[in-house]
Amino acid sequence: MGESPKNPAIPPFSILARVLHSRSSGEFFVDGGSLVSGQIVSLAGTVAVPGGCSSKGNGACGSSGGASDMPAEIWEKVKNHPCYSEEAHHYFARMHVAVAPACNIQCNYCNRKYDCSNESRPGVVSEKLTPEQALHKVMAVAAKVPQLSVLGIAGPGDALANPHKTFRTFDLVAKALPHLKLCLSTNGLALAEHVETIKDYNVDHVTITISAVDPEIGQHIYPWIFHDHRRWTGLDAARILHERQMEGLERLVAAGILVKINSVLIPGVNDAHMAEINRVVKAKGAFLHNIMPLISDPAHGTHFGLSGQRGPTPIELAAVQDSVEGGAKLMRHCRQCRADAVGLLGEDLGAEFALDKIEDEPVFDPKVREIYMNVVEQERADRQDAEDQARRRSGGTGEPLLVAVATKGGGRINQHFGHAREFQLLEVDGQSVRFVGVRRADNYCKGGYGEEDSLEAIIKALTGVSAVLVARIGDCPRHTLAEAGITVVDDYAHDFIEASALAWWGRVMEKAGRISA
Ligand code: CLF
Ligand code: SF4
Repeated sequence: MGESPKNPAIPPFSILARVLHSRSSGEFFVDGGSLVSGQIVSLAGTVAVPGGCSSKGNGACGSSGGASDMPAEIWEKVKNHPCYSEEAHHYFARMHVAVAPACNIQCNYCNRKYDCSNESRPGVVSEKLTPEQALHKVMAVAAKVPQLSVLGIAGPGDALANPHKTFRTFDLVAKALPHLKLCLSTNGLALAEHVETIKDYNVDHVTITISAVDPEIGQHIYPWIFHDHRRWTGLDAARILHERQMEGLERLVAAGILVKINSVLIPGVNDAHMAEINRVVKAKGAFLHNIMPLISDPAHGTHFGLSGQRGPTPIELAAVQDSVEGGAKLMRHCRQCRADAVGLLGEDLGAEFALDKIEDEPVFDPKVREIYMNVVEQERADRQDAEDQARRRSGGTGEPLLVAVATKGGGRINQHFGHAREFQLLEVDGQSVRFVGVRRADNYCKGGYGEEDSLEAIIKALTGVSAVLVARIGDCPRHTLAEAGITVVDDYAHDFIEASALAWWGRVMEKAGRISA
């Protein structure tokens, strides 16, 4: 595919310049039917401006982190990266290419049949790609998904245990699509010796998975590593891995590369240790700390799965996250995506971009991307204005309440309750709206009928929530939720999430007589 392709059939910019936003669907349409076929569209035939959370009808969202939270030069680096900014994940997509099959360590939560669980969820196997196939796939996605802003390499093994494939892929993609940010994830064992190369390739976001900073604990997570031409086990393996991770982290920070730390939370193994991990990585300059729940299932064939080690409940995860607040900034919107994930966080369009489904010579149109970027800028500004106005009207600050939101993107409440497979959780106190995480459960509506079992699971997932904000809901689930103490609110359908949460809080407090109208 070579250098950035040019399409002689692209219509003048003026034709593309009119973008229509449908408040009823939360989606954007580009006006100008003369667009090159398939150029703009998404999978549903529209340019969905999702809200980081959703896809194909699902929705979700993440950690804090907007322009006001950080220096301008850092915001420049993260503002379009869906993992490094919760705000960005409403609007921008990432894709992973599975070019890195080998690994140099063994984790007790990993079965090599599946993708690296440091950065993806086990249970699914990626389509392994050569760097050239990876470029082809990236071009195909960029041509259809204008939200695409990041290419990540996150397995299915370790990106830096496969350095030639990883860097060859980055080289090809950077030449063809220079607007994409490059990102990689690693266990850190082979990191230190690659920091210069990482910098040379303009990879400015690196994730290191660090689940222990004490080898005594690490030895219960990593049974062996392969280092310096030999296999190490037990305490020695954990000590070497720890030293190499710390050295890699320090070198990345010294090189000006943003570092995110992923830690797998394993109850009874490292839960009491998580605050120490957070403290150490903050002191060494990590930008973000993502505490992810262990996914453990005997069917995955992992050591932890087979030995009965359980993962944390959502409440346990939130409690550990809350306990480290004030240390390294937390990421709370991770979706534990696959090593070949494509789309907004929480959505996975990977199957629709399998090699045998993509066209031979996809064409990326930079003008479409430019239109999209302009739309996002406007949406961001409008959303902030709406939030500011709602804050001024809310009547003060007071008791924090937890609210769940059904969204399929764009930072709006735009999803039917029955279609939601995940809910964003926000804590609102009249002045601030804090994103606290994502709760998942199978969706309620199946083929036009409600599933009582799903509703029960959703109610369980929404433990502690006072209200759920949705675009629509049927009478039956509304009553069942009410009986469980969860108020259903559909008055803010298609409005911005934060402004609506503030308005709802004001209404509740006013009704309770805690603030005056
Ligand atoms: Fe991929 Fe990871 Fe880069 Fe993101 S994912 S390599 S930093 S572009 Fe993101 Fe997915 Fe969580 Fe990873 S939601 S698993 S944190
Ligand atoms: Fe598996 Fe990833 Fe651990 Fe390697 S680093 S053993 S691929 S989880």
